[in-house]
Amino acid sequence: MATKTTQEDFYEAVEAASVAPLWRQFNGEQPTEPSPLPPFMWRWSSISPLTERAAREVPMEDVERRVLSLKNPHRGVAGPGTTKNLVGAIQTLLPGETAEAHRHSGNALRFVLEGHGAETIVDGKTCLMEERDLILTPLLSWHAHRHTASEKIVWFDALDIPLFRHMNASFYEEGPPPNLPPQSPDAAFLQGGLTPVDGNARPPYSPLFRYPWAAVLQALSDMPAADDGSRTLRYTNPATGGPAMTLIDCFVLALAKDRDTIPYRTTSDALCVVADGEGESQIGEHSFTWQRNDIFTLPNWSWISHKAVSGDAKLFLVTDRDAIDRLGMLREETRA
Ligand code: GTQ
Ligand code: FE2
Repeated sequence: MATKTTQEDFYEAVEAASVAPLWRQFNGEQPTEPSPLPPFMWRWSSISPLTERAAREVPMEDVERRVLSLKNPHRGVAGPGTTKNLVGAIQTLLPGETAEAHRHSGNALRFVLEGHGAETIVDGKTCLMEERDLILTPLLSWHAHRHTASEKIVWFDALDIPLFRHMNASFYEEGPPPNLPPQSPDAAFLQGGLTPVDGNARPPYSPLFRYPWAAVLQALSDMPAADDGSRTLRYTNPATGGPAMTLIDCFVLALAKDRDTIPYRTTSDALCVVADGEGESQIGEHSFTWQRNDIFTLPNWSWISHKAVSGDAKLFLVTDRDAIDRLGMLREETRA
């Protein structure tokens, strides 16, 4: 039997003591490229029939929320999220149905894909859900959904629960909610530069819970285009100018037909919902064509460029960008 060298003996002793020599670990750190989590797309043509079946085959009595989560197959053992910190999902409600009130420590939002006329009740404020409206249900707000219109409604949910789980800081509580203090209605926050001082503690999220799509279209038409013809709007907290919620930062990107956007990469991740139109995106080595209601991921540190093939293309982006920025981890580059 060959005798161990002193060196082998040293490394075995190191390992047995649960320590690791830094000089044998990966060095010259930079984000892995291509991204260890490649982009992934859920096409509306495959998701839509599943919402039909869920509505027919899964009674609300059996489930708390009729939700199909977007489980990124590339995440594997990392967990059930859609990106590292965000999970997307598709929720369906039929006329006459209610999803009862609950609350949890993760922030959530809703973006209506199909149908209209449902309501989300957020800490007592009733938010109408029309097509393409954004509804916030921020962390620890009590929220219920109910639907009274005549057709089924389907919306996109996004939550930051993977990050809460990673931190082992995820809590959940069932309703009914306690009596809540009256809140200023959204309309009270819609006069530019004026914010009600209403005695409520100002939580770290937007006092507006509904961002109607009509307002987005108006704001887009009021703003100039960037050099590549695109227009970007951010959904902000009107009281601070910051992100709408602490860990979820949302944008709308309107694209100019037949023009590639300037490629960029960022250490934040995004979920992208096709709000309108048709186009294609180059994401690292991957290219995707897309149409209305398709949903795909924009992974961290991949070069990204979009191009509309129709005149009205708009992408709704859900990101962890502001959270990454406040952690001092945001780095972004554009390719001239
Ligand atoms: O509608 O309250 O997709 O609590 C996941 C968790 C939706 C909701 C989801 C939730 C909800
Ligand atoms: Fe919820």
